[in-house]
Amino acid sequence: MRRCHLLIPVLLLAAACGGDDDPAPFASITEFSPESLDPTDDAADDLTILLEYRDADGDLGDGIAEVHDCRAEDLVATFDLPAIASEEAVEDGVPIEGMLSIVVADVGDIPTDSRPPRACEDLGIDSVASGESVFCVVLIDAAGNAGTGDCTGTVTIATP
Ligand SMILES: [Ca+2]
Ligand SMILES: [Ca+2]
Repeated sequence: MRRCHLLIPVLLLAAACGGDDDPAPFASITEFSPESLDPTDDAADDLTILLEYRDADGDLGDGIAEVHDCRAEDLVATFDLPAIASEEAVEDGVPIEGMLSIVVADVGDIPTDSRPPRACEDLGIDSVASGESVFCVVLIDAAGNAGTGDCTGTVTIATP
C-alpha cells in the first residue's frame, strides 16, 4: 500500500515536467537567414528568423518575442506579437501552435562582451567569437510567462 502511495506523486510530477500543459510558450527555430550580415550595408544587415511556437493555453497572442543578440547584455530587440487565437479560444485555454517570422533589422557592428548575456547562457551559448554572433529568441505570452527559447546557429558579422 505504501508503495502505491509513493508512486502517484512521482507520476504526476513526470506529467507536469512533460511540458504539454506548460502555460509558457515554447519556441523552436527552424531557419534563419542570411548566415552572414554586413553592418555597413543596410540591405545586408537584416536577419530573418523563422520559428515554430506552441502554447498550451493559447495566450501567446498579444505577448512579446525577445531576440537576444548574444554579443552583449543589452542587445535585446522586442517584438509585439499580434493577436493569434480568438478571444473565446484564449478564454478557454485552447492550445495553439504555428510559425512566426521575425526580422531583426539593422544589426550593428558592436564589440563582443567576454561573456554572453544571461539569456543566451541559459540556452547553452557559452561564448561568442569576435566577428560572429548568435541570436536567441524567447517568447513571452500575454500573461507574462516566458518559455524556453531557442537560438540560431552562428551568424557571421562582417567587420571592416
Ligand atoms: Ca501561455
Ligand atoms: Ca537594414
